[in-house]
Amino acid sequence: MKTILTTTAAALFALPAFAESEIAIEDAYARASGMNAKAGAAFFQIMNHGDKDDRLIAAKSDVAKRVELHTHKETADGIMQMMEVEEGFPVAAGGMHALERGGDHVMFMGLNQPFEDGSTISVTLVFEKAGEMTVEIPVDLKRNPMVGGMKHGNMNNDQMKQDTTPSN
Ligand SMILES: [Cu+2]
Repeated sequence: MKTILTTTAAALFALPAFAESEIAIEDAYARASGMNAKAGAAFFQIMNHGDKDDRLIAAKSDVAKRVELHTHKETADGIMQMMEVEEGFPVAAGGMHALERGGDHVMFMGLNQPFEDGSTISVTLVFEKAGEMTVEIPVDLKRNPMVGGMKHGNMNNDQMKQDTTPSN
C-alpha cells in the first residue's frame, strides 16, 4: 500500500515540475503613444527562480513587423535615445531584471494593429536556457510612467525615425 501511494505522489509532482518554467514574468503591460502610433513597447519584470543564470535573447509577436529588445541611452549631448540590445537582458539565478519606461523594453515597430487600451497582445519571449515562453500582455495606455522615466510618446519625430530605420 505504501509503495503505491509513493508512486502516485511522484507521478503527480512530476508533471508540474516539468511544465513550469523557472522564469516568471510579472506586472507586464504594453503601450503605444496613441491609436495611430506606429510603434509600441512592453514592460515587465523577469524573475529567475532557478539556480542558473539566464538571459532574454529575443521577443516575437504577430502584432508588429519587427520586435526588438531595446534600451535607452544618453548621448554625449544629453539626449535620450533608444537602441537595440543585441546581447539581450541577463537575469541572474535567483534575481530579477526590470523592463521599465526610460530603460530596457521590448519594442514593437510597424504595428499590424493599433494597441487598444484593455486588449491583450501575445508575445513570445525567447530565453537562452528556459527556451520560449508566450505571455499575454495587457495594453494599458493610462498607466503613468515611473518617476524619472521617459515616455516613448515624448520622443520627437527625428528620434522615432532613426529608431524605426533598419540598421542592416
Ligand atoms: Cu524602443
